[in-house]
Amino acid sequence: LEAITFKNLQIELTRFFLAYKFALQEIETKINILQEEFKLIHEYNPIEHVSTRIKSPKSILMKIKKKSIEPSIEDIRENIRDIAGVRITCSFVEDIYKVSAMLQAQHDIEIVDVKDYIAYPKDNGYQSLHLIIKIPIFMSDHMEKVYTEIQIRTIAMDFWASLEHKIYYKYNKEVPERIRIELKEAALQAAELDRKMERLNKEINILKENEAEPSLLDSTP
Ligand code: 0O2
Repeated sequence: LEAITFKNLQIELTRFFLAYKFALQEIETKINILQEEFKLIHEYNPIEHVSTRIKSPKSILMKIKKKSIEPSIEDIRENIRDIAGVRITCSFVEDIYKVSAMLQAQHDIEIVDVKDYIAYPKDNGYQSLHLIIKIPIFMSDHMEKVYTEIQIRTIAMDFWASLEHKIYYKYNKEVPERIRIELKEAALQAAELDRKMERLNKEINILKENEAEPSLLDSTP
């Protein structure tokens, strides 16, 4: 009997993680299509980089402990909504909202929550746009809607978040006050850099638009 129970549990756990893998594949395809089509129409790509990850069992356990969630598959599935994670890095803040709108407009994507840490940065300085979505995946005998978290941020926000994440874990959650203050300052500087890059990009685009287009009539041999 024990062998059967373990076998069933193994199948259940494999199915559990597979669903997140399939959800990520669906979203990656959607992003690829958006990227290619956007490039074709606007001759530019708003997305710099896309990465995906499935939360590790250890990380899931840490989160259920922190949030006092029942350690059952059903409760984890319903309450831990970032087991499947997609991170999209954009060049400019403007692009973040464009990409977000394009994803939100897709009818098979159900938007569960939007956390705008760009308009409202976290106290530590963290900035990103988070979409919590539900995406359908089709198996041989049933359809399942899977929670996925999509984080959309600029290169500068990503640079800041990856260092902050490393420091946070390196110091075992007791980050000295001086470092916390400096990190927050760095987040403000990253936001300033984003604004400057966006302004420069706009100026360059205006210059390009104003460049006299060589007329076909002028092209005397
Ligand atoms: P990891 O290792 O990236 O997986 P909630 O469900 O709203 O109660 P939750 O799930 O913390 O709380 O939601 P939130 O705020 O959307 O955070 C989810 C993820 O965003 C985190 O996952 C991080 O990836 C990222 N994030 C949020 N806040 C910060 C921050 O202050 N610094 C950094 N570097 N990243 C942050 P995990 O599970 O914490 O970590």
